[in-house]
Amino acid sequence: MHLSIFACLAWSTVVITSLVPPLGYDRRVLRAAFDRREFVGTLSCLTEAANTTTAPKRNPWAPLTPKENLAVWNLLHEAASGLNLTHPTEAKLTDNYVFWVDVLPTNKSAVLPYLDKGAAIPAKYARAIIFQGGKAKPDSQEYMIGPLPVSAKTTVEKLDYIYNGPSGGSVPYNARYFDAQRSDATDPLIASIMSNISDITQALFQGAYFGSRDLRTNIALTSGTPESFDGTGAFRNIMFRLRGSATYMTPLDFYLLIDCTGTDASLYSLKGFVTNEKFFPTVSDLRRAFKAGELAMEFNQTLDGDWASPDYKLEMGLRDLETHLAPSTLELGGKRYKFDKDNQYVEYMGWSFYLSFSRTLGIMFYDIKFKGERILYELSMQEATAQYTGNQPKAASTVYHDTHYELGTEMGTLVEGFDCPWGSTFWNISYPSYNTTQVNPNSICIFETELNFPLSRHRTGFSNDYGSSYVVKGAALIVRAIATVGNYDYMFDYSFHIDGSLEVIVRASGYLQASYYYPAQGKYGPRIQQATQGSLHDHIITYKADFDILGTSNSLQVSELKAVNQSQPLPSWFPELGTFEQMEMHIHNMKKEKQFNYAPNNQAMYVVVSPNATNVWGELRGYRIVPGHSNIHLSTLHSPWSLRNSEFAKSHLAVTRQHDNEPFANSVQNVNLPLRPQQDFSKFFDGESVEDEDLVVWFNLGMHHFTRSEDVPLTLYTEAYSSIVFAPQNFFDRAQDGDLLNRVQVDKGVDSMSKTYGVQLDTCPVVFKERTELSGEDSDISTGAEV
Ligand SMILES: *[C@@H]1O[C@H](CO)[C@@H](O)[C@H](O)[C@H]1NC(C)=O
Ligand SMILES: *[C@@H]1O[C@H](CO)[C@@H](O)[C@H](O)[C@H]1NC(C)=O
Ligand SMILES: *[C@@H]1O[C@H](CO)[C@@H](O)[C@H](O)[C@H]1NC(C)=O
Ligand SMILES: *[C@@H]1O[C@H](CO)[C@@H](O)[C@H](O)[C@H]1NC(C)=O
Ligand SMILES: *[C@@H]1O[C@H](CO)[C@@H](O)[C@H](O)[C@H]1NC(C)=O
Ligand SMILES: *[C@@H]1O[C@H](CO)[C@@H](O)[C@H](O)[C@H]1NC(C)=O
Ligand SMILES: *[C@@H]1O[C@H](CO)[C@@H](O)[C@H](O)[C@H]1NC(C)=O
Ligand SMILES: *[C@@H]1O[C@H](CO)[C@@H](O)[C@H](O)[C@H]1NC(C)=O
Ligand SMILES: *[C@@H]1O[C@H](CO)[C@@H](O)[C@H](O)[C@H]1NC(C)=O
Ligand SMILES: [Cu+2]
Repeated sequence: MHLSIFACLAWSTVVITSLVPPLGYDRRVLRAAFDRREFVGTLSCLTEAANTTTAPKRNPWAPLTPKENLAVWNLLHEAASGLNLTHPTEAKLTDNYVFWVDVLPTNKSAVLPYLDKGAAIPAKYARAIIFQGGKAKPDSQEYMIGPLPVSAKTTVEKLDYIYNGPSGGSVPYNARYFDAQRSDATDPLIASIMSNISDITQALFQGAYFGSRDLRTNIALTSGTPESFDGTGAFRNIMFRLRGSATYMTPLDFYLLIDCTGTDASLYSLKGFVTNEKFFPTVSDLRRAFKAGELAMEFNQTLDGDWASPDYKLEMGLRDLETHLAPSTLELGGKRYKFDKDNQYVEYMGWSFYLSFSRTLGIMFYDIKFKGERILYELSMQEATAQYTGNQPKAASTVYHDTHYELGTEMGTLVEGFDCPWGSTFWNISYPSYNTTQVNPNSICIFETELNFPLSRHRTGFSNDYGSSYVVKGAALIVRAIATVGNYDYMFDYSFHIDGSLEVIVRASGYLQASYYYPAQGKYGPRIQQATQGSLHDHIITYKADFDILGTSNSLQVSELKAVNQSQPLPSWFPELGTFEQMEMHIHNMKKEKQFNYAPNNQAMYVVVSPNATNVWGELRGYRIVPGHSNIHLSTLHSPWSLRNSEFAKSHLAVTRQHDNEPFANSVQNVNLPLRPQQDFSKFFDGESVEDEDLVVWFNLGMHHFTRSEDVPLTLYTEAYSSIVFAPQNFFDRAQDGDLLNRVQVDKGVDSMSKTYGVQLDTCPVVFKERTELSGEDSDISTGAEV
């Protein structure tokens, strides 16, 4: 038994040692060896597919099918729609064209009767954002299209009800997404300005910009959001960088601010330049300073960006034993979860849930149940905000909302064995792209992992040599996706623990959006290269947790710990002390909708309870919101760049009444409307009671990104992460581990023995062979073994 497991675990070590020559790494040799690697037969503990099951109900949150999308696309583009659409690839600013199409969230009021009362599946609707540059007053208008499939009953109507801003689903042209059309429209002005000063930029940093398609151009430009405050005007705060794959890390001390209001590009204009921390409103002001010798780069940006390339760095040397494969998570006992791929439905150790996907929000979870009882109706990421700061105009003005960039569509292919364990289940994601459906293969992974610590354990007895140790193995099912939105790679984990707790984790890796280094200003981050500063910023990731603890009627119970001076009943137990300080718990329900923060020193517990459901001990059954790592909110609450369109990022937690017209914390084009938001999250808090009601808890994870030289080349997931746990709180009558067979009881004493429950390490059948010319050795491994 031990031999077989050893063989099962040893194969990779064998492969690696035979692949890697002890000295003189040559990446091509390594690559070729990897390519020749071939396993004959299957290592079933790695590749055995999970068994299938059938979802109890057809998924009512499913994304659009390719057929549905095609029919919606064609309907919108028919002359009869009256939308007067041009195909996006041919569209100009003054045309009407589709930005994107996605599924409209299904109303909860329609889904619950379907899930719980046998009603028909709710009608499916699509939503489409259409840029209407061809209108007298150009805007972006969102539409809802349904019911689907497209039939005579299908209508195209304005989609206003999910927004609480002044004009519903309409976004002023100046605030709409800055797509290729808008970007192209600004390029002639930028090229004209920059080519007039190419002698200056050449002298300052050996770079010049003559237009995005001009071959003489050797620098890149970037501008962040917001590009408008309220939709009445539009601007770009442009920063220049060196080109190349590490462009994020090689910024230049040169900024160009332009006005680009409206659809007539001939009216766009220069607002000014910033360099050497000074503002120059015109070309001649800049030139005067240049001629006077007042402009110079204090530090030269590295022309060779290899230091920022994320590849293997031979010059860093080799660590002892690092030629061996690192430990790996393997589902040795076979897969312990089942799924219904068509319905995106998963069952695991008492858990069951459905997945959905949105092109903006990415993966979403619905109808999360444990042991048959609903815990959450919905759990979904709502927004990934990043706000920068700096003594240069780009960083000082940048706030990103990554759903604006369709974060979901940036969830890309995962690398087996590295992003997710070998043998994980991989699912595709897909989303509409014009009249077709784009597939990102293997972009969701599902795997069960050991926790690397036991779920529970205790040693009884009076010495280590006598008594018993009771240990239960820890395990969890993780659903993971990684969205690469420009420079950052956000990893989203949803971890379903076997005790009924659920952990949500987000991590950030990828490139910093670095700043040029200004030595006088340690205030905005450290120097991380000769001319590069790690630009300080906040990441706030907002989530929606629509709890339904045993039904929709819930309350948010707050248990505050208070230190109080107490006296004991007379006669006093401790007469010498008199009254003395103890803590006690003050319990109340949150009365009204509210945005709030965790109590100082975490001296309050928040539990979503079912107000009339008690466990066998008479305690209210609930789930606790347990703060985890780095639970933060946005540092600035009054910045003009995020004034009223980022309210969801400004508290740790919030609780609202569930409403079908409040499905999202944010809108995907809100980022350009800080002063006149399309969706103002703070308006959700209009005094409604949250006692004995259908509650939604909104929570923020995130990081204050205190940048460091170890963010070079890429930010590390070990440090840049944030988490939260939802854990049963008197939901059950006892801990949910008594029914687990993955446990051991080790009795020590005269007759030492171990009690197991039929689940052991030797359940991994090992059948594999390795091509001998690769290993070059005829070890027992190559003959394989089977148990
Ligand atoms: C349709 O849009 C085009 C621009 O794409 C515009 O020139 C034309 O006037 C529009 N037609 C109507 C009827 O609005
Ligand atoms: C660039 O220089 C040309 C010729 O001097 C001038 O006509 C033009 O207005 C300048 N453009 C800008 C944006 O300053
Ligand atoms: C930057 O480069 C210029 C031109 O190559 C050179 O003259 C200057 O000394 C350099 N500055 C620094 C601080 O290295
Ligand atoms: C999958 O189902 C088959 C047939 O019912 C069963 O023999 C096998 O043990 C199951 N495997 C797992 C991992 O549950
Ligand atoms: C993922 O998409 C690819 C095509 O891109 C297809 O071949 C494959 O079967 C899909 N995988 C799953 C699990 O649906
Ligand atoms: C999709 O649109 C393109 C033109 O943009 C057309 O050539 C193609 O046939 C369309 N595909 C379908 C399935 O209708
Ligand atoms: C308890 O009493 C002591 C002594 O009077 C006082 O210093 C302390 O602040 C009191 N604690 C609380 C929680 O009121
Ligand atoms: C809970 O009990 C209260 C008081 O008896 C009642 O008003 C309320 O409707 C009950 N709620 C539920 C969800 O049953
Ligand atoms: C969903 O509910 C909202 C608010 O009640 C309503 O306006 C809207 O029409 C509903 N959507 C669908 C698709 O029925
Ligand atoms: Cu960061």
